[in-house]
Amino acid sequence: ACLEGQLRRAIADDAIKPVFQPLVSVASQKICGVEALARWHSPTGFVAPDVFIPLAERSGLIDDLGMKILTFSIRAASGWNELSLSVNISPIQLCNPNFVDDVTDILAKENFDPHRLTLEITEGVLISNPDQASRAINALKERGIRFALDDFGCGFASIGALRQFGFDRMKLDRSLVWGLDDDGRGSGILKATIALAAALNIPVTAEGIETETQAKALGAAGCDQLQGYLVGKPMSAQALDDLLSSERLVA
Ligand code: G
Ligand code: G
Ligand code: MN
Ligand code: NA
Repeated sequence: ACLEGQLRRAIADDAIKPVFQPLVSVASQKICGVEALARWHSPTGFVAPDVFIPLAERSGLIDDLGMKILTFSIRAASGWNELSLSVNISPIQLCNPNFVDDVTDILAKENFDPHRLTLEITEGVLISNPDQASRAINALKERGIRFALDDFGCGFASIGALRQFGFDRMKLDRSLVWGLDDDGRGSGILKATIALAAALNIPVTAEGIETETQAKALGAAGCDQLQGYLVGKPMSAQALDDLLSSERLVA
């Protein structure tokens, strides 16, 4: 069957599930949150989200898929009391007129504190559909939900969008983080970007942290959260449970 048919089937069968990548606080060196990342092990093998998310967007399946990912993520995170939950949202979802009500309903039904939920969006939607995006963001922020600007520094990184849309957090794209390793220019851009966020009072998560050197440098530069293979790979809910228990033992 074609991939779109398989995807439709996988969504209906709840075969696409989130895994969870830890977000670590620089101050406490402990896990303070998780980012949910969708995973699909199809009958014919693993399909990457870079493939099935755009396909779901093109074929009208993203609203369904997105709500399922959100629901599964909230259920898993219910047990992780003190942790924040970040979920990636497609621009198409954000511009769906039902989105605000759907998210509100899921939170109420699952009895999940809206303040624990952060929705991650990339800036494309802010350029293509600023009015609709801003209405949805404002309505959800009024209900306590937070917003993070994802992949900052990799695309057209509109600086104005950070403030105009009231983002609560910036996620520094890993291409910027890795720029630290090459010449002085990469690290200059990185530091200027973090300074910009600081000037706007917006906390920064550094993505793609793979080495101790990167972790130290990004913490020293003012990022309050680190994310990446060094501090934790995306893992099953069960694996995260185990990690949290062992963290409590050493604490
Ligand atoms: O997890 P991974 O690095 O393979 O993710 C690749 C891309 O897919 C990232 O840009 C990530 O934001 C996106 N992605 C992963 N899960 C979801 C999801 O549940 N919804 C949306 N819209 N994007 C996702
Ligand atoms: O676009 P977004 O930031 O949502 O994408 C997150 C993606 O980054 C996920 O696919 C996740 O698997 C990937 N990722 C997370 N940490 C690292 C890392 O340290 N190195 C690399 N190469 N990818 C990472
Ligand atoms: Mn993300
Ligand atoms: Na990113």
